Amino acid sequence: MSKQFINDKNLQQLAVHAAIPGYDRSQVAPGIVHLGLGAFHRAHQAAYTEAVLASGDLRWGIVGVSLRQADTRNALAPQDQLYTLAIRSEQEERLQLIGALVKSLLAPEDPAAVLAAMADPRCHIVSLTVTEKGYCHDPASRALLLDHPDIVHDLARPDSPRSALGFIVHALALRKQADIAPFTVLSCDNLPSNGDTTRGLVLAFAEKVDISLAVWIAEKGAFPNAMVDRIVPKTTDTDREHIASVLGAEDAWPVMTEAFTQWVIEDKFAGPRPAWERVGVTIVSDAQPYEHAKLRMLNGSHSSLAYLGILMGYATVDQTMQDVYLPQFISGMMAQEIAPTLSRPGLDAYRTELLQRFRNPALKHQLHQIAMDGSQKMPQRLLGTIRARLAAGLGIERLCFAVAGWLRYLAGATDAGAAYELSDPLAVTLKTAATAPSDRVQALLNITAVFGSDLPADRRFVESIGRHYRRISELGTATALQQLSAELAELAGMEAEHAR
Ligand code: CS2
Repeated sequence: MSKQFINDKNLQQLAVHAAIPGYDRSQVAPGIVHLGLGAFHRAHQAAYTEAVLASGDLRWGIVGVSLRQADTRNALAPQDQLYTLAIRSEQEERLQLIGALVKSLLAPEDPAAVLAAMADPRCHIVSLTVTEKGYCHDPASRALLLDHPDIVHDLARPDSPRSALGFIVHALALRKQADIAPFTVLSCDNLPSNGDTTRGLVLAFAEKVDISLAVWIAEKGAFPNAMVDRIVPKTTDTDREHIASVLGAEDAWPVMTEAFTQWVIEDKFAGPRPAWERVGVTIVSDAQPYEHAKLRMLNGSHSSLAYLGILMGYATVDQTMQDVYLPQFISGMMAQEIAPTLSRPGLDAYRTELLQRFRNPALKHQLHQIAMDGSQKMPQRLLGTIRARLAAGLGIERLCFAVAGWLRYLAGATDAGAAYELSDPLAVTLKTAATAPSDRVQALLNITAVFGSDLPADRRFVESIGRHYRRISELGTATALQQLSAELAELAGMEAEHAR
């Protein structure tokens, strides 16, 4: 018997098992083009936009674009672009079929179709989740890499770009030619000041194409900063089988997530936008306090748990939260070292909530998923916090322990000697430095794309990293962590004594 996939025709039957779109999908217009059709987008922005469509505003269908791989497009096309969102906690699982995607395109197969969708006057927003490395920039300085192969290609081939930046600039050029207002570019990646950063990169690219285009974009375009938050682990075949057994129909690519979701966007749009604020999005004049708090508290902790946890032999985030020392270490890092660098209100409650989210046993969030692309993540997740503390003359022990954990992780094996591959655009450089015959720490800290030139010149930073790196290498992560906890407890005791 051939498998039956979810589709528009069997939607009504599925309604007993899952919430289904309650609007006429055939009437939905393509108001948003989204670059980077991964699981995160489908669990986050698409879910909010689904609620807008359900409220009756049908202008905001999403044209999803995969920039490289055919797998998502191939999975979704035979099922009328429908997919299941599974919201999981320890106690329950809720299923919702999302209908917001009106089309999915594979950029390398038909770049002209992508450009046409972006140049369509009905499209008012181009959003992106292309991950940190998709911005083709230097992570430490955020400058456009003009020698990046995709950028070189895209500057030469306006009709068939490969990169998100190439598509955005060349599509904006088409709109300018046709006298259509620019779309708003809405970055949904975990970059610092993601809107401002994207704007800088788009303008740098546009200047190389045509200066009058760059001026037009600078004057008329909009690049709101946004903070996005929802934990979305990679879908596994077990998840697929489970969803099929519940629905009684196959879904080639369901998306798994947690109940928590947050999106804070700056009110800075070039044209119309969905009334996302009616469906739970926070629209603000300045997203930076939220974005800093999220990148430093959540993502900084995530990366720390990933590297230290992998070295210790753990596989998932919730497992690290069962360790004897890690939860206390992470909680202390957030409370003592990260929170004091932030201005968002309610940081104590935020920390408690984060620890709770990390404990969710239903997510099985793989540490290796979080560990990838560390070179692109470290600056905004941990190093910015370290810089802020150094500037204020404050301690950096836990933060440096986590960074030292990353450096140790880069050697490619756990404390027990189990080897793994590195997945990072700078993998070769990182691995070479991390396995150098001598002076590994120095070789690693000299990678300016990650550390800039200020941190390697800071004695306090270099000393702390070196000390923790040595201990982790010589004693193993667990013992090094245990020693650090004891030292910090003693220090806190002395400070309390002193204060009395
Ligand atoms: C994670 C994030 O993979 C990673 O690097 O830290 O994807 C994280 O789950 C999200 O930012 C949560 O909002």
